[in-house]
Amino acid sequence: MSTVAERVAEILVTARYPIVLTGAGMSAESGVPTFRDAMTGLWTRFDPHELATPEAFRRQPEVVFGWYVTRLRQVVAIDPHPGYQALVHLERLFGTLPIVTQNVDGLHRRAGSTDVTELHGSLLSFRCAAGHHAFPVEEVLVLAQVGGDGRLDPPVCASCGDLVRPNVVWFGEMLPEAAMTRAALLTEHCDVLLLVGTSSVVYPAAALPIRAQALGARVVEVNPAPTPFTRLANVAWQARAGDALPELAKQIVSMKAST
Ligand code: BV8
Repeated sequence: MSTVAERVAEILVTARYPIVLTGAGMSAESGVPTFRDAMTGLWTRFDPHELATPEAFRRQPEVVFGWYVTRLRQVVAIDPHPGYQALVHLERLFGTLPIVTQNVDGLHRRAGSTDVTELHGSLLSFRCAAGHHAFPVEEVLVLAQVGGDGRLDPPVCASCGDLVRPNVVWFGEMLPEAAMTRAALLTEHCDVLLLVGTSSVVYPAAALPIRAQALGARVVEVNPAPTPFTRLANVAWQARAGDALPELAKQIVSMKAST
């Protein structure tokens, strides 16, 4: 009886064009809290789905901006876990492994993946709200928190006087057209989609695996907990990304060595 790692390895080794779609669970083992995890400090009384909105930024810019700078400082201080390295290893083994991510932490690129589509923008990039004038992330990192509770007044753009915000996609905002076009193309072209660490509830990202499967692709879900997609998955691998992905890479290497 083959293990789930062997079954998934078999699917990937025989795939013509595998792609990966990741969510916040991909970064959990690097210490980046998922959207489901309880928030800490000042933000314990907020729901991230409410904070990650243009309305919240308009209403309480110092709370929202402080939340993102706190997350930015967390992310620049951590390293991608072995699950990220496993995806880089598979990209080198296959020659290509496009990654579409909902995450804004930049960890796939930091690990060495070269084909990464960031559906929801990046925490590592800032701009002004109206004019989209870039604001250097180095200048954000040296801003001092006002008070100990994490609030931080956003800087004002020198070009147009508007408030500086993170270059992420908030709820109620359109996804970047280029990213969405690339993600749709990859979804339509792939024959295997590895769905890692996402609760599959945020749209339009959550529609991508459904579309891939409707076009004949097989979808393998890697998640320690069930999601709305689990019952649809061709293979539901109930595991953490940091455990499953290195095991998967190991299985694929040994399969390729024996052929
Ligand atoms: C839009 C950036 C047009 C900011 C984020 C239908 C169609 C279109 C839109 C909608 C629709 N229905 C509703 C909407 C509106 C909304 C939406 O989807 N709402 C949800 C809540 C129902 N979508 C939008 O607003 C999008 N814009 O469509 O514009 C429009 C607008 C309005 C109305 C209609 C159309 C914009 C969505 C993007 C929002 N920005 N991020 C920031 O990061 O601060 S989304 C944010 O939340 C994350 O990026 C992420 O995508 C999402 C959280 O999802 P996950 O990544 O899955 O993370 P989560 O914490 O939920 O789950 C973690 C999973 O990991 C769990 O399953 C857990 O079991 C697992 N896990 C834990 N540990 C591990 C693990 N897995 C593996 N290993 C582990 N160790």
